[in-house]
Amino acid sequence: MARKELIIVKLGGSLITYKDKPLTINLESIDVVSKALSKSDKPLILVHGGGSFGHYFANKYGLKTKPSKAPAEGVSKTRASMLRLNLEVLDCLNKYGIHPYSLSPYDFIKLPFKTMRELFISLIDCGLTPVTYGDVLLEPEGFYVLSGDKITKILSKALRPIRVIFLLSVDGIFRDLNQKNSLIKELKPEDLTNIQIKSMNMDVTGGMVLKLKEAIRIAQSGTDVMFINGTKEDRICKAMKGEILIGTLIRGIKNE
Ligand code: IP8
Repeated sequence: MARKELIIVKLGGSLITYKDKPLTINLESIDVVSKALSKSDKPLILVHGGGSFGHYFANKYGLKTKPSKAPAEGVSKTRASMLRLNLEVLDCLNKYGIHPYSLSPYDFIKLPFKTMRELFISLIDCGLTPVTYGDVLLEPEGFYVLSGDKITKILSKALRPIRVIFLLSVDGIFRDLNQKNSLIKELKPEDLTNIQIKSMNMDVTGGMVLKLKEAIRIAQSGTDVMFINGTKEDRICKAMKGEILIGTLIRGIKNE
């Protein structure tokens, strides 16, 4: 694999599901994303969120991002819903010849970075596209929800892609979500305090606020981060080539 070309794409839960309708998938969006990604020849890793699948059950049964004694029924249903959503995503990616290879974060999250890198690169070298997702994991203190955004950050640190693209259901990061003309073209880490961000209260992992924090950490490790509307094929295609038609950029901080 031409390592320098690697791109990690995070498919937001609000993009691939209808967040206000429990357990409802947005097949149209997944189709648009899959079609756009199939047009790129760059090596790719995909991560997807929980939307109205994982978050619906995590919220219902009180699962948290910190390990806790969560009810077995809730753990089981949350995990099963993520697997169901993952299968839908895989089906669509397969339809466009992307050859997805599904990995639970369990398969790699505790590996040393070198081993993690080798695993993902071996899969890519076999012509596959690794696909992973936010999940419910077990620690000695109990179960916890690991968000796709956190996984994206961990993978970025281990694999050092040329860029990370967060695909959203909106055009990018807005200074004020109620003002359509407040889209931020380039976001600097220090701007974070000046932005009013509305998170869906269903999101147990912290919604847009956490996403931005993880994105800034990715940029601080040297990788460019883009926020792009995942319902617009042309914007996804451009972003894969490193260009932004409409969206938000956080420039990777390069240390000499
Ligand atoms: O939507 C959450 O992943 P996210 C996954 O990326 C679960 O925060 C299980 C709710």
